[in-house]
Amino acid sequence: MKGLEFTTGGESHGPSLSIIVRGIPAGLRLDLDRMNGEMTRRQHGYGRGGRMKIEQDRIEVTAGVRGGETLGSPIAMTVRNRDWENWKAAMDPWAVDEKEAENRRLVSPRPGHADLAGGQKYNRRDLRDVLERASARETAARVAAGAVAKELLYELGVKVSSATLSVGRVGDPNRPVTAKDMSEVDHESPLRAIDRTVEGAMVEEVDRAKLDGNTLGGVVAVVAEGLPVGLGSYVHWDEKLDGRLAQAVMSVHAVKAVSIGDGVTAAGLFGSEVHDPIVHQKSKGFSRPTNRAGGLEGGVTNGKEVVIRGYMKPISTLRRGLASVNLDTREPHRSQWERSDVTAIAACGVVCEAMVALVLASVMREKFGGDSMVEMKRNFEGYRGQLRGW
Ligand code: EPS
Repeated sequence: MKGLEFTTGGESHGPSLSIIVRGIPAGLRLDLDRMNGEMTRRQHGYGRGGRMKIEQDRIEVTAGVRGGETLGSPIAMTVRNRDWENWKAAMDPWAVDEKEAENRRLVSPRPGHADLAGGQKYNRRDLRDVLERASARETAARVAAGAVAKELLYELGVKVSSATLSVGRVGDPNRPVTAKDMSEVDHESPLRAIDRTVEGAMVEEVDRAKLDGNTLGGVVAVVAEGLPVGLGSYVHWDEKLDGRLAQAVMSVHAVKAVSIGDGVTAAGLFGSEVHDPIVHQKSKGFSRPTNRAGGLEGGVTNGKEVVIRGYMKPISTLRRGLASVNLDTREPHRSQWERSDVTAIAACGVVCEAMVALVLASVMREKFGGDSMVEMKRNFEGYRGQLRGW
């Protein structure tokens, strides 16, 4: 059984972002307000640049839904770029004004960005052709796709949430993380910090970086609760769920490392300090009092919360610039600055949540199949009944 598939299209300053999600069964009721709530959450966060004051991301569904219920056909969505109005002359799909295009050309590539390698690969001398698609604006499309995946997961009793563990040097990236911590995160707070006592210091860290013309990364955690035992597989390398989640989170812009559970700290400890003991109670069956494995053993869910961390590098567009080369003269030149964020760590958590939700919804579809929600839920319930026999 195929799971969920999605694809996105769209340039950062083009007319809109397009999203197609394939594999959602018929008969899932979608809550558009809740889905748009995800879009709003991604736009929040201290340290964002001026663009977020222009955009008001809203999902427009154009296919696959009737009367608020999915039809089993591909779900097509659009998110408009309001900034397009300011970029038409340079970004029009058919008629580009040469002077405007020249004004918007990126002459000195940014170290850490896709600019140079992307230009060489696709043979685009105007690096705007690269940066427009490489831009993290695309994460709005991922959150729209993830919002659909989350609707399916809600229906199956699964919840995915996230928080910021650290920004630059402030916060503790290795602190234990549970779903309860996530439920206490204030999504309106400046950085969606898991520990409110350090949020003020995080804000100051962002202010310092901004004054310095610099940028910051950080670490986010994503937690999924309500998953049954047995998603993923230990028998094929590409079906191991930890590997699939890592790929999904690593694909988020500026994420350079991913860990599952206490993966990073565990590498420096003894086995006796790391592995979660197994206990059995007549009333509850098998369980583990700790969750250092982050809910995954052998690439398979074990019934505990799945805990993933994403490590985001500092954004590669710095107001102070970085050592680079002018593509026209081949002389040393500071990398160009254009309006950007100091940090997007608060948004990164929401985007990682979306990617995790998409993978989890996909493995649920692979395991429980069904063309309709009724059929899928029946299969899911049958499996849960089987597990109760253990
Ligand atoms: C981004 C640069 C900025 C960010 C953008 C990602 O855009 P602009 O160049 O238009 O100011 O605001 O993020 C978004 C637009 C968004 O929706 O998150 C980049 O270069 O990656």
